[in-house]
Amino acid sequence: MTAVTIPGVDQAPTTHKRLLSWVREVAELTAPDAVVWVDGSEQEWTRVTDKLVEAGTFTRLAKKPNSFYAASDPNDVARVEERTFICSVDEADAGPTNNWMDPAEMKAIMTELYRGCMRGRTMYVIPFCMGPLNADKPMLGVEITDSEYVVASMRIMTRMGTQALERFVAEDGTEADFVPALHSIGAPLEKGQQDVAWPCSDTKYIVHFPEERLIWSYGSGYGGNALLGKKCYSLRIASVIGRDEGWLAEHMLILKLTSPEDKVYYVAAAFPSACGKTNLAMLEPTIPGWKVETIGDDIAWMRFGEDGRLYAVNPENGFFGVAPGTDYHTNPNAMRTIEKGNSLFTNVALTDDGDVWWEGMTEQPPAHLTSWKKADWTPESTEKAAHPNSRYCTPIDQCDTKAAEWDDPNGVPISAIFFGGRRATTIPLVTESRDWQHGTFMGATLSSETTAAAVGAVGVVRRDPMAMLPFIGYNAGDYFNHWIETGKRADAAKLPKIFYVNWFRRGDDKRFLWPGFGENSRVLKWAIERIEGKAAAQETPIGWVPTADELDLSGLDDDRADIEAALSFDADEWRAEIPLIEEWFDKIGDKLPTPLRDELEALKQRLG
Ligand code: GTP
Ligand code: SPV
Ligand code: MN
Repeated sequence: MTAVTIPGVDQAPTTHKRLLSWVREVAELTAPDAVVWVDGSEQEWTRVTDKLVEAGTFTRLAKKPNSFYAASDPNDVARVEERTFICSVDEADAGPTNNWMDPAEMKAIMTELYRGCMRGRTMYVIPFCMGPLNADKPMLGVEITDSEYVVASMRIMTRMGTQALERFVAEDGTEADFVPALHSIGAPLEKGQQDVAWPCSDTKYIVHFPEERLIWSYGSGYGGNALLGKKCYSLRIASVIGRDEGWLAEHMLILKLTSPEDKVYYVAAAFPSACGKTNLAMLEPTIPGWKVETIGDDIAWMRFGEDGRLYAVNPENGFFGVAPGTDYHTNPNAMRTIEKGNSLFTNVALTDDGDVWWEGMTEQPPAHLTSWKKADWTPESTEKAAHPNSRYCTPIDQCDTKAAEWDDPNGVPISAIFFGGRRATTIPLVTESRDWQHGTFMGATLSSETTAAAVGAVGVVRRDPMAMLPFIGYNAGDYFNHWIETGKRADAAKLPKIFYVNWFRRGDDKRFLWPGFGENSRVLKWAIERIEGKAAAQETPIGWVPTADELDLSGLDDDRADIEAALSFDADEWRAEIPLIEEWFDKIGDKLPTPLRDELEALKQRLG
């Protein structure tokens, strides 16, 4: 190895040999001007955010303490699923739902992209921990990045800096395992070259090497493409670790529900991106006596406890929430959380007095705004002021409804799992599965209309199994099998009960049939009372569905016919759904577990 002098590279605050040699290797390849070991301190936050303000990336908000606004490059606004790869050694291990390339071939391409890619920039080394720091085996990672925006965002979204680095070497000198995650925006600066506010590259790669537990990302500075602790580590890589070690890494919120009798239940729910996880996690029940507290809004890691129940941990430290549609009526808790400051806002609109705004925040939009495209905006403008995938990034710790257990390394025992999607037709408001295997079938055949959370067409129905289509780090057939096998590892009575929900069914005039948001507490209540054996339901070919009389609708003045339509099971719509499920299962191919094929045959029989 040639000894290149890069300021900071040897000022490592650790003795961890594998980390030290990886950092030096990356610095020599990418050739930054300097290396900074991120400590997570207040002073560092000030330094990094000041630098982002000076660069024009951040605008300090006058109206929210310690908060900043950023507008990305218009071509860097969402996850890029077409550019996301699972580079397993054997192509069959990536399966039919992932992009795949031979790992050596991918490494050769990306090594050339990374060569010199940090010239003129600072390389930051961010040690981080997904999940509580005091876990028996903390889940460590290190992100190397040349983006200050990533450094600031990672400070909110993860437990990072010195507190994480302390877990890398034990007192007896044992060196902990960690996931290396290399990120570059792919925009080197030549001497004297003027930087832009949001540097990125037209060439983008979001790549996972599952056997090596390694992540390489290039070209994007946005969200799930760049904050590598989130989707890349906590879902794609963690799902592979979970397969190997016997646990589940899922795209699920976690909430704590307390009944009027003070009974506590924990619920996990998987909905595709921009389909309601954050809103359900922070819900304010409209039914008296019920309380919801928040544990996580996007990711759940679920392991069996010694008592045979499934316990969930939220690996994240912050919320990276969809801004449009968030207001004091739909999600007052999110509004109160961001009001406290210490937050980042990306691709929302900026008000003239230094605050943020997005579609849905107020009934009357301000008379003048600066749009996410940095253009003048007035209510007459035909374009949206905020991008549909604009986001707030805010710490969980300052959420008033956070549950005391949110940071508990043991997690919380899950009583119910909800799968849900965005479907204008066919899928009733709520359906209870017959058992774990049938619930797995519901998850495996989950469908939803695409949203702005990923680049591509919006509103197209696609299968999104367990809301994990873009996040399963291995073969989807093997993943379904892992779910089936998970159900065999505990007594049926101890397993969570699985439900399928749809807040998004529409009437003939296209309006939503169900009021949603806080009213979803009525569905939570019904599900819990089913678990307690107290609520009634009708058996249908697709599972147990309540009538309008069997749901608590007290105080709800919505049109009863709408609610009945939202709850209805329509055999013709379901018969039309069968060929779509068959096509999906054919795509999964030989690895589709037989029990799921059996479930489909049984459903066809019941539909007649
Ligand atoms: P990601 O962060 O992308 O994973 O999204 P998410 O699943 O957390 O979705 P989120 O809660 O942010 O909601 C996305 C959009 O759906 C927002 O515009 C919400 O206003 C809307 N939404 C959420 N819940 C409901 C509901 O019950 N009914 C209706 N009609 N819309 C909802
Ligand atoms: C999602 O798309 O599911 C998100 C946002 O939660 S991102 O971090 O970009 O993945
Ligand atoms: Mn998500």
